[in-house]
Amino acid sequence: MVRLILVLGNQLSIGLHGLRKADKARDIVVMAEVDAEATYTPHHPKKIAFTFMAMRRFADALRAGGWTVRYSKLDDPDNTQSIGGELIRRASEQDTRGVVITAPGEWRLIDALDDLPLRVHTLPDDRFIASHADFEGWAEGRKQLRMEYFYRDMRRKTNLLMDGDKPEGGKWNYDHDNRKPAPDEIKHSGPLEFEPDQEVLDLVARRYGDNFGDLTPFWFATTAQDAQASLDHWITFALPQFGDFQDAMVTGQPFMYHAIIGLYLNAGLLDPFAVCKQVEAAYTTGHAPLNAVEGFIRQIIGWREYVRGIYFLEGRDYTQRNGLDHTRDLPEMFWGKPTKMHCMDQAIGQTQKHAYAHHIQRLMVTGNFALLAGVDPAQVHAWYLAVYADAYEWVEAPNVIGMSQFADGGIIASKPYISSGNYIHKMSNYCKSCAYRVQDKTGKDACPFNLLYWHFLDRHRDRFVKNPRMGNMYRIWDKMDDAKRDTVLSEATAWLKKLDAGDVV
Ligand code: FAD
Ligand code: DLZ
Ligand code: SF4
Repeated sequence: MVRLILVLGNQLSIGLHGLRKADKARDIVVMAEVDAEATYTPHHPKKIAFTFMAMRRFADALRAGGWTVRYSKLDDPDNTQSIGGELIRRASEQDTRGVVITAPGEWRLIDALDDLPLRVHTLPDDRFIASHADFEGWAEGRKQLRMEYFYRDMRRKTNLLMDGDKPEGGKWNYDHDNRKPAPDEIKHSGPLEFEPDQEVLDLVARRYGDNFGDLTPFWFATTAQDAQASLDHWITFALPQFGDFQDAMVTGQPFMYHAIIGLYLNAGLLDPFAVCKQVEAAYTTGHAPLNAVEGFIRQIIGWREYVRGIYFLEGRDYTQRNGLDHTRDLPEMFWGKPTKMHCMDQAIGQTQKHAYAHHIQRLMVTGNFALLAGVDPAQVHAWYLAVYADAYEWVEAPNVIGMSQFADGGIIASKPYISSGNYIHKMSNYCKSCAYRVQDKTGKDACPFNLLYWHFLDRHRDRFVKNPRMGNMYRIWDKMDDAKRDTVLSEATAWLKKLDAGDVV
């Protein structure tokens, strides 16, 4: 009997489990652009356009490879506008009940597809280095699930950067070398740019053009070949500096030396292990130094795999956690309302333009601000899920709920990622162009990060005062004289009041 093989918009891999198990001569691939997937969050228009273009081009590649594909375009009159609806419609057309699914990357869709009145066979998504069973086995019985130890197991498992059973160069982690401040000049012109599909741009402009984010200029790769070309370009021109300036931020430089491949990996256009092998080769041939190559490989086989493990281990309620009881509404500046904070303006502005910000901007600028200001983590999560082209819940939620907002109570992070303006000043040149003064701890021009930092520590004293990694900060706070502490807290409170009132702050 003919079976339907579902390929989702982030499963665009020729080696997808479902395709490997299918019979090309008999089975039918189902792909569908649907409103339900385009609206479960108000995605950045570039992300929707990227998904639809990549889906259409992947369907073309499948057809060229001899597959039969039933592809639903968003505007097809018969389109039922949900993945489940399209499977039911195609099943009735083909007079079959057999469906093969490669497991989706989020609970919402897993649950929706579980309930279909069809005979659904779900295969694990094996485009990852660690299976769910591998991660559960690693986590079993551990008091703390720290990424670093998981990462070492992944190094052993993949044999990447290994010298026998020892790490290449003698150390597992070269992060210490990867914290150089903002350089005066960036000697990399950024990612390769590609031609978009105008029909998709018109469709997305018409249907989702009011969502936050600029649809054009659109330059993402949308085929595996172009994504590979983009990776090759980055390895040649940026990888050698990637490590040194991994945490640095510069006004007007949205990409620095970052790879801009998260969206390609997460959609399936690049394979994580193949990417790591290619990057490892850049080290063995002497093209790139160990701190850059190890730093990069750790992000992929360490962080990327680890956050996926946490998402599935922690279950459906993970995105609703609010360990610090934060309730403030997400400030309007996240949706483009002007702000006087230059660092926030840069991070949000480039997000609006490119559906991209690099890790430190996400963690130490926007994430840090939301955490210090006490924003409801569910709203922070919803924002990150919507605005980045690489955002899917399995990877976004642990990074936001866990790493950035400490809302999971410390499963991912051993302490909250908070900092005063000083960190941003050290790692960027943003403060030079800001209306606030990073040196000022109080007063009308004081950097809001400085005020809110102490406000956070003070209001969460009971929770964190005994944290060995935070004791030092409480000692500094406690040594300040009472009048200074009162001034900091009252100015922070007044500043938050202005924020809530919708003033331009
Ligand atoms: P590079 O800096 O060049 O790194 C290379 C690759 O490493 C990335 O493409 C990515 O695949 C992987 N990687 C690096 N850090 C992480 C991490 N913490 N978790 C998972 N993979 C990682 N990444 C996403 O893919 N989707 C998200 O929705 C997402 N949301 C984030 C939200 C917050 C608050 C934070 C702090 C981080 C988030 N990240 C997310 C991780 C990271 O910021 C992005 O993967 C990275 O910025 C993508 O840009 P790049 O391809 O240029 O990455
Ligand atoms: C992100 C996205 C969008 C915008 N649209 C579609 C779509 O129309 N059809 C589809 O199959 N997938 C889409 N996707 C990706 C899915 O949302 C993604 O597969 C799920 O979030 C599961 O992780
Ligand atoms: Fe950001 Fe403060 Fe620096 Fe302004 S002074 S850019 S708000 S850290």
